[in-house]
Amino acid sequence: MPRVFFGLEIPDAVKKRLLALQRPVKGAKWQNCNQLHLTLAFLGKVDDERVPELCQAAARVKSPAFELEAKGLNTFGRAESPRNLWAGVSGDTPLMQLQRRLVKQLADAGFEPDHSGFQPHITLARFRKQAGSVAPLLAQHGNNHFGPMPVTEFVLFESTPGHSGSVYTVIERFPLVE
Ligand code: 3AM
Repeated sequence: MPRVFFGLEIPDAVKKRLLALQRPVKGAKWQNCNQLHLTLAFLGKVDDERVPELCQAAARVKSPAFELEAKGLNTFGRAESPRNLWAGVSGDTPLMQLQRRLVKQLADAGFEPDHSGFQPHITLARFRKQAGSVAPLLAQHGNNHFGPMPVTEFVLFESTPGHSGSVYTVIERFPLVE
C-alpha cells in the first residue's frame, strides 16, 4: 500500500540556494536535494487499486499556472529548539487556491487528505529532541530570497523510508490548466 502525498517539485536553482544553508546544528537531519518539495496534501497509505481514482480526481483540478518565490526561513517550534526548519514562499494566493481545489476534488472522490491549517513550506531540516538552536541561521539568512518557482504542474509522490530519511518518487504529474 503506497504512502502518498501531492506536492510541488522545487527548481534546481532554488534547491542549490537552499542546500547552501546547511551547517552543523546539533540534532539536525538536513534534507538532501532529492527530498526538497512543497507538500500540498498528505494522504497517507492508499490502496494500490485506488491510486488510479486518486489520479483521476487530481486531473479534474482546474487551476492556472503561476509563479511563487521561495523566500524567508522559519521554524515549526521555537528557533532555540526547532522541530522543523523551512523556507517559505511569497505570492501564495494562487497556491492556496490550488490547494483548496485539490482538497475539494480529493474529498469529492472519497479521499480524506490531511488539510488542517495548510502552511506552505519547504522543509530544510528536521530535528531530534534537544536539538541545537537555529536562531543564528535565522538572524543571518531569515529574510533571504531563494529564487523564482514557476508552478506549471503538481505531482503525486510516493514516500518510502530510506537510510537517510524518506525517499520521494514521482507517481504522476498533473499539468496546471485553466
Ligand atoms: O516535509 P513536509 O513537512 O512538507 O511532514 C511530512 C512531509 O511534509 C508530511 O507529508 C510530507 C511527506 O511525508 N506528513 C507526514 N505525515 C503527515 C500527516 N499525518 C504529514 N502531513 C500531514 N499529516
